Amino acid sequence: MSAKAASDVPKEQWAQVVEQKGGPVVYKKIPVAEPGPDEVLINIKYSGVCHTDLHAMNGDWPLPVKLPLVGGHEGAGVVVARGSLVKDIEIGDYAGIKWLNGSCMSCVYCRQSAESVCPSPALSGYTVDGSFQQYAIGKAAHVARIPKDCDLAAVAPILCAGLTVYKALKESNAKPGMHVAIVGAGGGLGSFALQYAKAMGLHTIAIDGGEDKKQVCLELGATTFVDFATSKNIVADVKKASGDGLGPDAVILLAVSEKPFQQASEYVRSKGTIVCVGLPGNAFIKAPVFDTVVREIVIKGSYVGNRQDTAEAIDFFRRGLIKAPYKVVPLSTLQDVYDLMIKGQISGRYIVDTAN
Ligand code: 8ID
Ligand code: ZN
Ligand code: ZN
Repeated sequence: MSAKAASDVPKEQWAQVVEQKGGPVVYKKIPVAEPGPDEVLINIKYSGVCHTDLHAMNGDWPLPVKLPLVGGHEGAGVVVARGSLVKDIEIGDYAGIKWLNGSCMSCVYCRQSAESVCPSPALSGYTVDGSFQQYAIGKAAHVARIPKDCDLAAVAPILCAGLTVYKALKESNAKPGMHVAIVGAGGGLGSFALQYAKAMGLHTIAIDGGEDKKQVCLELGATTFVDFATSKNIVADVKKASGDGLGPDAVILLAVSEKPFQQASEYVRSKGTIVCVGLPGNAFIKAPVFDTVVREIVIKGSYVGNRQDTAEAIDFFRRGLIKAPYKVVPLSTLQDVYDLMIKGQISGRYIVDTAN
């Protein structure tokens, strides 16, 4: 079968480009790429802005980043072209660019559907260009399949924030009725974590700072809120919020600061699980060996999710169970979103509209 394309794909498009480490992003016209044999070209309509995009621009992590770079990995849109090997996606279908743009599909991890730990992945908005442009390329095997009845703006943040926290909650082994502490609960990933946890029948202890975040967290269904900025004793406050006072059964660490990664072992319940998800630069996890052993604490990492997790996370959304706050702004204002993110002033997710 030969390649297929819609008749109206332009040669040039608007994009936000990181030209040097530290930014700022530059709004400019760049060429539209052509999909390879196993790829699709998606006309991105909306793309969520994840804190990872800011880490990528600032070079926060010990992983080389492509330059110049088009960031973005929560891109939802319409398929406009496909390569000759692609048979299971049609022109006009809804699809999404997620963090894992592609993986080798043949290593031991890919064979077991643990593709997020594939040693040779393609990462959207990091090692390959992502979704802060009007037309983005994705490997057909990995692009998210989005049902036609989904709102493309609202579904965009599910492609990273929703997927990541849904997977992390599964990794936490928390069962319905248990208590989960969500650290960084008022941010992008956090607000989705509160919604997924609620849908999964869990009590949530939301931890973040400030009145705005408190209000958002309680509206999203948090059982209690603990303010890390004003609490005199976070460990005592979190334990108290866990019902019987023994501490939460699980802790999902989403904050972009090191401190909570050092504190979680103090308040997690014995036999509880700490799931590390947030990626503050140059940070370390700390836990006393004695307590970890005699209280049988589990500490683990969780990194996005596989294709099945993606389908399940989208299905929760499609059923109307996930309604986290978001604000749509023009793609041309992406740098303003980063400036707010740096100040910690974003509750929920900002989404850029690529039409302007
Ligand atoms: O697969 C993964 N592991 C994955 C996927 C996607 C994103 C990891 N991430 C990482 C990002 O790279 C980033 O490091 O998760 C982190 C959170 O991303 P985000 O939710 O997009 O960031 P945000 O919207 O800025 O939210 C961060 C929240 O943390 C709070 C802030 O107030 C904000 O609401 N926070 C901070 I900073 N310090 C805190 C503290 N000590 C805190 N909340 C509680 N206690
Ligand atoms: Zn992300
Ligand atoms: Zn692989």
